[in-house]
Amino acid sequence: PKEIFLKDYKKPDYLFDTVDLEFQLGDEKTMVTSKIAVSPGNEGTSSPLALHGCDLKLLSIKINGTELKSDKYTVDPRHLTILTPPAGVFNMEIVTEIYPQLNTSLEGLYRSTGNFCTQCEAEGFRKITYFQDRPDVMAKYTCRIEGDKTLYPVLLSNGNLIEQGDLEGGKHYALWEDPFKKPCYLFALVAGQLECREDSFVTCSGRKVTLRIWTPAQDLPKTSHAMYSLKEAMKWDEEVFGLEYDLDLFNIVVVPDFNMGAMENKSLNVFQSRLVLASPEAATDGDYAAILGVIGHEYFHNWTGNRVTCRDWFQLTLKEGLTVFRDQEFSSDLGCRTVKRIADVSKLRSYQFPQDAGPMAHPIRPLSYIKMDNFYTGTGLRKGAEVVRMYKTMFGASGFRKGMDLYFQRHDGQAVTCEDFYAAMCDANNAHLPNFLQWYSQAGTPTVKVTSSYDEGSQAFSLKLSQEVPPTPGQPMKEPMFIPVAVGLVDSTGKDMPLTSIYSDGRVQTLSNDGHPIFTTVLQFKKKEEEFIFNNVPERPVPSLLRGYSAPIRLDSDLTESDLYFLLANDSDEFNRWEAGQILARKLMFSLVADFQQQKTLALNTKFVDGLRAILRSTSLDKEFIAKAITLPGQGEIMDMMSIADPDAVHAVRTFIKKELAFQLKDDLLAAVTSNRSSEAYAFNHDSVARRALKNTCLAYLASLNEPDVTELALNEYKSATNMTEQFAALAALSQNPGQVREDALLDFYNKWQQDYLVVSKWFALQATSDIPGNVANVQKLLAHPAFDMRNPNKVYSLIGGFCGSPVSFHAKDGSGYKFLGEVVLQLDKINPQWHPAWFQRSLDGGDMMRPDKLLLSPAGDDHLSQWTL
Ligand code: B3K
Ligand code: ZN
Repeated sequence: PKEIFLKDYKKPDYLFDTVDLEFQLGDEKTMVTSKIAVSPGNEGTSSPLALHGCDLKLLSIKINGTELKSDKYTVDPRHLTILTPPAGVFNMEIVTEIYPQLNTSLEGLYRSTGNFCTQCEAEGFRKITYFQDRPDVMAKYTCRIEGDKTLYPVLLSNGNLIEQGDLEGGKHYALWEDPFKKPCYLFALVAGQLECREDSFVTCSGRKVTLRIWTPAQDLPKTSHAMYSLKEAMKWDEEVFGLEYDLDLFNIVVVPDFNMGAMENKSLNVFQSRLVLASPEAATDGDYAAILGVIGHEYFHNWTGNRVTCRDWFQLTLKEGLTVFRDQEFSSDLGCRTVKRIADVSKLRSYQFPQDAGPMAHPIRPLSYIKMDNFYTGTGLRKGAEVVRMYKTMFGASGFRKGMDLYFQRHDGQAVTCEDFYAAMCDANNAHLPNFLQWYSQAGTPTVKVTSSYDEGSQAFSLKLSQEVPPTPGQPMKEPMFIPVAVGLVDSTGKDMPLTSIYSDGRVQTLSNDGHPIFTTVLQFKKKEEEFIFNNVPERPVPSLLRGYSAPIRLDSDLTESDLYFLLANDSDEFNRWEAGQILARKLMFSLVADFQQQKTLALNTKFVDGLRAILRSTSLDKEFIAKAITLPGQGEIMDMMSIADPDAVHAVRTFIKKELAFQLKDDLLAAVTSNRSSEAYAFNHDSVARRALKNTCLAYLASLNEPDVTELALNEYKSATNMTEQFAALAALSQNPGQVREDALLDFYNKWQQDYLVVSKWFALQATSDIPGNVANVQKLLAHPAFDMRNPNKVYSLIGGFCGSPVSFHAKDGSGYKFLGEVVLQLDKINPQWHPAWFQRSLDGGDMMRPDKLLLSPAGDDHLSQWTL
């Protein structure tokens, strides 16, 4: 396979101005006619025109209406090359035949439960017709779809429906026109038996937009939360970014077989079922939150990705990092900001940090790729979102908005680069951020060391910062990066000190906000080492560092344990309160891991138990915050921080602490379960979600005791639950402990829900991630379960992805977990190679130290495998 390099980027020699597509959908074969108006991209170009193509049968090709002779072009399995295209503007017509019913890659045009559906990002359009399949070729499209009226009553594509009608032989057609220029990866077509929920949204300029969510008829009642989410997203983008929707119609289609979560095709988003369909009985709070976030995400792409797109696929983070950031902000504004931030940072740490520290480390903008699909990673997306967040941290909400406005003003309708975004942000704020662009080109998570000192005589408090970016594959030496470090100083009563002036880089800077005192400042740390001295500090403060997690780094500070307990109890920055607890928990876990390895008896220090008890008893803290604050760092996060990961030791220690906490806090945990029951009807709002989160977290702690009274309690919760959030949490609590109760509960749950494949997927995932002994064999057995289907990504993701994220069995010392995965990979690669990244990532994302380079996979010739196994 060919490796493609960022440094080799060249503008296309030919531009496509308009693209008129015609699909004749058939059961056996589909015919695609593509008429393209071509113009020279570079003055006087006469080079051959190379078009991408994959799995296509070429039927004919015409230039300016004349059939092209076979000596005027060449065809190979990946290209069609027109050897001497005419000079100037010309028309090209290509007819191809494709076989969607045989397409199990779920890329290009394929069938899902009888319906037709497309997925073109990143390079799937080439499976539909010969084309310059690259995002900097932007054209206006029309799409005419023709098919059997009974089999495919609904015919959808991008833009506006401008014509439809009946044809002979029981057929009908629809003609769609998209008035906006777009790259081919945003093209979409859907045809089949679908019904829609319809609603509308009136935009800020008073335009009425029709909103439709399409599903099989029986699922329509489950689309109300998705519709709510869409309308909230449309409103939010207007309010926060002044971005209005630009067409009169917005369609969402739900398909059960889909490689990713969803896809932002212009005005025709396609979603996998899990991220649209929800009812209180069958979906959890987590599902509701995911739907809100992903509906928002795809909608926000309309501006960040579609109106302004990427010049080439190396710039993926330009649209994905920015859009992930936007969906995080959207969910924060609709829920609880601190809790959302904690969730996002936890994911970054357990999904992205291990990747950045392992053989798959790559910059958010990779330097080369073989198969682009492998780069939809936690790094490009989640670290990319953190990089965008840093602009906001530096420039504030209004400065960030100015930067966004300038970005759209300059680049609407264009395919651009990460530098263009950086330039818009800096120019709009008259700023220059030295070393900031390093975030785009250097891989690896920087470590920042902080040492503090206080001088009573001069009332000066000093923070000395140093940074280290670790070597990563292909990048042995690193340059310093621009790191915004948000800092507050906490006095001995627990209050923030007003910050008056700071000395750094040879100059004094007065700190105030229009004459008002400020309590948090952002240090611009941009060299290898720098000292920042706060003046007029009346007593030794406890510094609250990296507030709100202002940069995606590892922080190594000289805060003492008692400083951390103090911050846990007092910090006004709630994120850092949680963080202080996590640092304490990590320290504790590391010391217990050492004890475990030396076969010492494990014991829990009382200060830690007391700290958590105080949080659990708090009546002023947000309940979901409490749930997060009493949850220990994940096993993956701890392993990621060890020089040699010891999964068994980490698991034993985490289990020990959990049980010990449950034992010592039993009364408080029981009280929290009891007092957070509710008989009200299910509602997805922050207060109810928070209440359930706390109750479920406490129940999980209690069940770990495996005592008859708590098992009884969990069984009752399971039986009396009226929503999936509580029912599933109780099932998960019960299934922690091997035995008959577990078996019965799992069977009961399956019998109840076997008709609902999304719930069955949860049931697979719960068993796959279990840490009960001998789970490899259990998962192997589940592969043969009648409800499992290797061709459905959701099920593969739940069972195999879940297993790879499991704390114990995947890493079984006898290698059976790795062997199992290796075997499944080889099977899956033949059906649908794109699944690899999805769940390879999940296992990495899940925080495990899986080393794909160490897995004994045969070096298959396939692009997908070889990207990571070479
Ligand atoms: N842009 C798509 C992801 C496409 C992945 C292609 N392998 C969805 C999203 O960003 O939400
Ligand atoms: Zn996206």
